[in-house]
Amino acid sequence: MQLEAIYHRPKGHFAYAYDEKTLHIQLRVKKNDVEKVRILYGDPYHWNKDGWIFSYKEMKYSGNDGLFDYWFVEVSPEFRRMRYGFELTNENETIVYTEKGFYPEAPYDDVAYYFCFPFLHRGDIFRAPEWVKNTVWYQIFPERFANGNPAINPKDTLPWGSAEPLSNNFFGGDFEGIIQNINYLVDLGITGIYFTPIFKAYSNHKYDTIDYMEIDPQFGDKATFKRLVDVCHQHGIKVMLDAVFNHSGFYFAPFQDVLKHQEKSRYKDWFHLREFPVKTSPVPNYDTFAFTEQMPKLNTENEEVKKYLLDVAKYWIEEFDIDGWRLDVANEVDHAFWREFRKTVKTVKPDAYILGEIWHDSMPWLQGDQFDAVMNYPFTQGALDFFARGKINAEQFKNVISTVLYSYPKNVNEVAFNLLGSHDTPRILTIADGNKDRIKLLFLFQLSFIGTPCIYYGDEIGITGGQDPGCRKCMVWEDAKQDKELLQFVKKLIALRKRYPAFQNDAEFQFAEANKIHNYLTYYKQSSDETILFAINNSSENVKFPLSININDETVVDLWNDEVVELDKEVELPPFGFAIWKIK
Ligand code: ARE
Repeated sequence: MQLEAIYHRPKGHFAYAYDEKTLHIQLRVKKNDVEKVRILYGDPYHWNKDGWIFSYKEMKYSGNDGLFDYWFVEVSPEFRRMRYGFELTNENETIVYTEKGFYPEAPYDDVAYYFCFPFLHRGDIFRAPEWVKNTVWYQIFPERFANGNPAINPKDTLPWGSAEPLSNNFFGGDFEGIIQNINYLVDLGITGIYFTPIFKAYSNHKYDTIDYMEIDPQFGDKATFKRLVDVCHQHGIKVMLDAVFNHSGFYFAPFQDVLKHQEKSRYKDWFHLREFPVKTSPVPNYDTFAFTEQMPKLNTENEEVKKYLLDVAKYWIEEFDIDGWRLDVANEVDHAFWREFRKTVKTVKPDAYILGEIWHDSMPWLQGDQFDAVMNYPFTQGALDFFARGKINAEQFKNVISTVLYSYPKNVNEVAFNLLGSHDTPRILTIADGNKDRIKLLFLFQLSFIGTPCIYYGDEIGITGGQDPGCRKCMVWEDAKQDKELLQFVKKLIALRKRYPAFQNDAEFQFAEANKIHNYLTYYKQSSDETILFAINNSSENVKFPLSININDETVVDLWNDEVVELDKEVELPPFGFAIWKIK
């Protein structure tokens, strides 16, 4: 056995409390190296004259990420505490793996050898709001969704869609425009909107806040915003706002005060100033977002800043009943701040959703004390590389996605924010070089996967565009210019997702096959009483492959075409074709 590859560490994604009774335990071993694994576990205080008393339970093989196999088991220790180890067997040997190393037999003279899950505390369980699990998000960049009230257009507003989006042009999108088009969103089937920033700011993207307590006048006033939230709620749509707390905008009053009064400013500790006089060029001598002098970094360790920002977080929930916060540049703000943020937000609205913007591995923020989810860009990248770019093969795709899944607890994966694109990335249709078949498969995978999908406004009707600012074109409203076929396709997927529990999140996800030569893929979604099998051909060739599953005598329903079918042992899919079979 390859001992160096065997890995486990408690209190993280390898051992965590899934609910009040259940611990989830995961073990990593070298791929194809181990045939059977049993967990051996017991209560640390349970002894008799012969030594420590423990029992065995078989672990289940849950898949691999290309390099490693993962084994999984659920355990419910009677007194909510546990010491445990693993017994691994292959054709050559059986060994026992503990916190202190490897043994030929399970030691029972002392529990100190073993891994320790000290106590399952209710308060330590990662819990995202229940409603999030089955939400279908839609992201709106308010300047570009719809202009419903030209009277409040900002200066030099261009006619809707008349020019390419630039970093400094305006088309006058506003709240009234969103309210007027609410039926479009309801009809599409989405159940949550993530708005990029709406507070008073200088730029068209509003990430350079001037006043966190005011709505930007180009979008409307507070009364209109309240109306927007109410309209959304009446239609069963949750509202999430963008909190830009890592930095303020250049014209934020405290920063202007610093520029004016320098060392004497009462706000000098609100920022990370390196020296006086504070200057913006040739390079800023204060910390900023990236190297943008327009975005001075806030000192979130300062008590006044903390109070100010936490008041902001409370205000928009208490006064406007918003349902969630998306946190901009979340990983560059200190953890202590986010812990207080969570307490504050959950005190005023216990089921508010907290979504961090982090593009990388995010376990430190997802332990239950900070965020409910992060924007799942590792998922995005894998999905785009396989479906849109055709840059990796089906097996590599399976490995990327498995790596993401095995990096987090199950309750975290269930609410991951799975996006295909955003205001920060090129449009999916542009990445796929205009190949709509590829985009359809992307949507299919996203909308059938574990987690909560988010659609970037306009992707569903085939809007194109390159990197920011190209990806921020005006929404297209003329019927003739919308890709209706794509729209129907996405709508149908959302409807299926909502109709079948196994399609959405109340289900286990499992890859069945990922063929690296012909680039087809099969995977299951399994709920307590339903199993759906998905088959995708991500290639421009016809594929035929044997189905390695037992269907017994169950009736199989082709969910896409809504008909009962006979499944042959060999399946054939046309280029970029797919099938969705409910096999139980
Ligand atoms: C402008 C230009 C860009 C230029 C950027 C940086 O338009 O072309 O790259 O400046 O100098 C907002 C606006 C942007 C604007 C930016 C600065 O929306 O248009 O960009 O302000 O004025 C990293 C961060 C992540 C961040 C992205 C952009 O980790 O938090 O970069 N995203 C948020 C928002 C943005 C917003 C800001 C932050 C600032 O979503 O819209 O920008 O408030 C790898 C890295 C990641 C990196 C990612 C993308 O994965 O590891 O860390 O994300 O690439 O670059």
